Amino acid sequence: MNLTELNRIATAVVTPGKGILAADESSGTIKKRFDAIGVESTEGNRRDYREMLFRSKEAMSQYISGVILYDETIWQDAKDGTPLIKLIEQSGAVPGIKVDEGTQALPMCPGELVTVGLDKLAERLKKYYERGARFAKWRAVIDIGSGIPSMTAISVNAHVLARYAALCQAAQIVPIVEPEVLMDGDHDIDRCYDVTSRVLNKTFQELRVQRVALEGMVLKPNMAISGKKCAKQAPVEEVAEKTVRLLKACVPAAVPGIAFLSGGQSDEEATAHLNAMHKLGPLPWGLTFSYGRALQAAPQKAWSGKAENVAAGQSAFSHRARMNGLASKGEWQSSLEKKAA
Ligand code: 5MM
Repeated sequence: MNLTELNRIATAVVTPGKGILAADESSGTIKKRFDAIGVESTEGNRRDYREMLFRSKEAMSQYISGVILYDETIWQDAKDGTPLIKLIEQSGAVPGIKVDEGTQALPMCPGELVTVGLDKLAERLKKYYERGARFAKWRAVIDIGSGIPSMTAISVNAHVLARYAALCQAAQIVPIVEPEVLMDGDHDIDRCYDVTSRVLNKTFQELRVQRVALEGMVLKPNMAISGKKCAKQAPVEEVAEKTVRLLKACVPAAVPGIAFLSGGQSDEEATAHLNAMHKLGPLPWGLTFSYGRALQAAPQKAWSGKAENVAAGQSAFSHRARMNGLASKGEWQSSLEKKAA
């Protein structure tokens, strides 16, 4: 393992002003997104959509540091025969790959999940590296509800995340470690804080036990935020203050970077929260975005599967990428959104 090189890549994807595009929707998830815009989820449409994103010159060259791909996409070619992964490399962004294979019910733990995909992961990583992937991503899902999460679900998922991370580093691939505490329930921000704190502490304990080099990884966490159905939604400043406090308590400074998931926040909320956190700096790690929905909802709508809308889709994507790029330096203002509208 070349830790200097792993650290170089991990640092590059959290460069201030840039962040990660999570375009790794599995077949079921991209179908849901396409259903919402009335587009059939065929292999060709998925290729055209992602090609549109990766050819968005302004976004890709100025605000996107890395792209997380799904297995299908990493082997796909653009319409003119150029491998999609080459489009990403040519833009200057680092290609990455989602390597988990989704979730299964966790035995003895009703309502809880464990992420799977460790079998043959070492061989798959080797092929992804040869294809050009320099980082990977694995998402664990922790739900908050009555009596959950159990310590069992937290420990099992933390163990598996660390197993994945160690395999990645042995394959010279930077692991993005994503323990996502869902914001789907009616819990308040303090319950989210407590659960996320338990999840992060256990995850870092496992990472250390399994000898993962913290200097060669990136953390992709949720923010400390109110559940979507909570009657009292915490304001932006509270989310920023509690998230920064939580991360300072749980994430060692040896970790080069933290890149948030958006988790179902609105586009502008996800941007405002990241921006507000940078107002509380200096911070011990790079802090940026690794958004899926909060970067793609607008371009998906603008594109709607029509070739004549490609420029509109690219412009919507570039706008969101620019807003989040500014937020990753604490330089975003809501007036910039209004101007664009
Ligand atoms: C883009 O969505 C990713 C893949 O999800 P599935 O395996 O469920 O299809 C997902 O892992 C994503 O990278 C993160 O959850 C962050 O995405 P959001 O939309 O929460 O920013």
